[in-house]
Amino acid sequence: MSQQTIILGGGGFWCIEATMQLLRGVVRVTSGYAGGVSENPSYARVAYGTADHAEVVEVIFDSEVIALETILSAFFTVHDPTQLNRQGNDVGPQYRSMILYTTDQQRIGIEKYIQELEGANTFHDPIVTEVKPLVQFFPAEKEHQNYYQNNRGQGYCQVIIDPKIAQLRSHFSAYLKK
Ligand code: MHO
Repeated sequence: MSQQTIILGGGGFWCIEATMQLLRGVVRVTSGYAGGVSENPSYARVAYGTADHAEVVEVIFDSEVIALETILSAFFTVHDPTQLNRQGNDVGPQYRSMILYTTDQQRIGIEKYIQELEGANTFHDPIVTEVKPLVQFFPAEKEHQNYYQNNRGQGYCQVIIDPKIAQLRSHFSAYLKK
């Protein structure tokens, strides 16, 4: 196994966690906070804007099973990277589109992938995804882990997350866990 770690932020972390978990080769997904400088972030401080981190997920994956580019393709499918400091009705920098890399090889791959998206005019508006090295990842509180799996009946999961999962199942059927 060739294990790698990358941090993805694309709106509320419940959404990105629920989708990335479906990909074959993804070993573990943990919801949390990163991208800022404040110490000891909490959901209350991040969600209500008093901490400068974003809601993110830590994705640990086996690059011999799933390529970084496939993870990036899925990530850019399930969120809109042209929305600055928001994702739909989730408004604020805590919902910003962001990728935090852990190796320079990842940085090169991410920058190349985003250039290809821009070159292909994939999105109507410019991509505003923040790309920078990971400094520190803070796991979120237990109640935010596996949130979608534990709260499928909740309105947000049905209205916001279900469509994202449907998108992933439709476009990435060959890359999903059984
Ligand atoms: N802002 C959403 C939650 C986003 S989730 C943490 C809400 O208040 O329901 O992914």
